[in-house]
Amino acid sequence: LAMASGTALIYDEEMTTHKLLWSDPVCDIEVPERLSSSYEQLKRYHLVERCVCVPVREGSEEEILLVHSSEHLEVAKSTQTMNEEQLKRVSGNYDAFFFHPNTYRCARLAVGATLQLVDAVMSGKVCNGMALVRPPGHHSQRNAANGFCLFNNVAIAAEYAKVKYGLKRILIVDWDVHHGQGTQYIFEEDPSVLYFSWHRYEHQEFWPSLTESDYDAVGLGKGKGFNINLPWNKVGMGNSDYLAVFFHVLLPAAFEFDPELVIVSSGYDSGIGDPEGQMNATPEVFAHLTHFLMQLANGKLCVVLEGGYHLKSLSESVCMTVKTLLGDPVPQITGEMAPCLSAVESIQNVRAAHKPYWKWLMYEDTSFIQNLSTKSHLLKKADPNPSTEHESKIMPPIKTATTSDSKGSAHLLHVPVHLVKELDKTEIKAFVSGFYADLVKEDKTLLSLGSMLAILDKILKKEVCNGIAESPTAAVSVAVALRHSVRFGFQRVLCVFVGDMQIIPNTDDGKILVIHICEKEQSGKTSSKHYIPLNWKEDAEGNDFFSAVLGFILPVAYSYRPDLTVIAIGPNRSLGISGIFLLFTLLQGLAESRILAVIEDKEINLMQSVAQALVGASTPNFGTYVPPSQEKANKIKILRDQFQQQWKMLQCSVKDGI
Ligand code: Q9C
Ligand code: ZN
Repeated sequence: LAMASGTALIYDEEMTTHKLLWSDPVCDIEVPERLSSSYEQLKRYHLVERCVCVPVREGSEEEILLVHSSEHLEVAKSTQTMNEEQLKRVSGNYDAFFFHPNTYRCARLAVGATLQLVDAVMSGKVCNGMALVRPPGHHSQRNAANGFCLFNNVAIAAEYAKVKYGLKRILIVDWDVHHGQGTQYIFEEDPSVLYFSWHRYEHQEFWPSLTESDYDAVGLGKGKGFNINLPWNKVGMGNSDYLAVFFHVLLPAAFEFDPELVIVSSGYDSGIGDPEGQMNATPEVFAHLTHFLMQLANGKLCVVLEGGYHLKSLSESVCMTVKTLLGDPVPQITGEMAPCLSAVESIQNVRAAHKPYWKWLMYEDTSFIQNLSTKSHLLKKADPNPSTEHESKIMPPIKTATTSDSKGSAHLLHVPVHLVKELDKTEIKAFVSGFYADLVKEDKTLLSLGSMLAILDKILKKEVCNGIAESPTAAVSVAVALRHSVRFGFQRVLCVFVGDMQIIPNTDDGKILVIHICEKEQSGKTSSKHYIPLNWKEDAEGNDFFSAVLGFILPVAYSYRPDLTVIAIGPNRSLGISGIFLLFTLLQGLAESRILAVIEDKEINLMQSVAQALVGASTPNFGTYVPPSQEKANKIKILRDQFQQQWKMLQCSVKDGI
């Protein structure tokens, strides 16, 4: 069975005809240029031509009625023939909405565009896609327009996917800066739709100022646990705050929920420069958020535009999202990586509120939590002069190099053997002499070093994005690779070692961070601040490594911000293939997706799996999600406590005096 590939893009100029006809300072930011400028920017980056362009259609009345009342539909329909004065009067019945004579038509196109996207993804025509629509949808309720939204595009899409494709689990991720209260109301009793929203809240000061937008609104009845609200109680939240929420709240819940389809309520008013959101997250962060969500539901991801009112920030962020959907390398995130105290408080509160409903939170100790919402120190201010002028970092599509043949993927770029031979034995000897001379006496070691260096050079010269080197002596290959990378000028190299590996001490301490995943405690390495032992033996039942990757490895890695990641698999690995796949997949968010894999094990399944992870195949190679045992949860907690001062993305509670 061939895997779905390709990215759908759905846009129709007609949706720019919906516009405000009178003066209204509340609504005047929702302009047609939001759509046209995003599309223009996609064209400028040559992204439109790389997508499968799917036409829009009108959503049918029946489809709209999946979510809305017939009264609401009739009111909307009746506005088509109204004059300006009548339109103004009807608009006044709602909180922040305006009607234009073509609004009803546009709203039906917005619904239809979203359903076309769901159909394209669910039929396997494409793997994922984005719909650029107006008016947006997530504030719209069964019987009311609200907050620039007439019909709830995403909610209708979720109901449609349930009915048409029989889906039992759909995840909606609402990264718009406003609470999609409309979507929450529609699904709050529904356990088949997990709704996640983060939103500017400021202790209920910010619109729509509802108590039910707070972290304690977890869903109702059978839907308890399937509504996750992360309120931002300060403005100025940035990349690290958003990523911390993904690591410590959304992603563990999402992997445990195991959705069959992911729909994003994709508002970019949570991006830097937006007048509504007042947040600081840069366009690159949306590439990371998208990359993470692409790992769920076998890659079936539908991104649907909601808000976003700073035209430059909006269009750059849309481009970052579409580029990532297309499989391009994920750009690096700049700036210090540490969540602010207010964000950590919110994370802690929502984890505590959801503890009864999720296995991944089962062993969390929340007994110490007092009333945190009264705390308000360590305020972060929104940047008054946000710089959104920087160009997007456009990178070539992912290419993978390997020296070994027949590793199961046609996407791999094979490094020709003559290239390996170009690196003469004497040359390699000279290169490693002085530091590893005694280790490279053997011929086969020299040959494998030659191939490894050929691949590493291609990565360093950006001819490929990542590569796999087979090595009979992984420890030696890695030591040489690290030395070479640091000499090349890399400031930070992240090394993840899996299995028993004699770690050869290097003199470039500080430029290398080692995370060593092995079954038994290794002796004598703990002195270095840049050596982290993670004693972990994967559960036999399934993949319980999620909790370690999301709760520890990724936060450390994002705190470190490497320019290269080296993952070495040695003998006696304590992780199964699914755990290793997870590691490779999620670490691709770092170092502009530059990864060197060094594999000692010749097992074909392992090689294939690593190759698939590196070319971005979203086959479900993770295995089934297994929540951590009490012992494993404690282990992660201890590691977190030990390292969170140094690696601040680990912070998810304020107990230990941050
Ligand atoms: N005093 C979306 O981003 N603001 N909608 C109302 C009333 C409305 C935002 C302020 C903001 C709506 C899709
Ligand atoms: Zn919004």
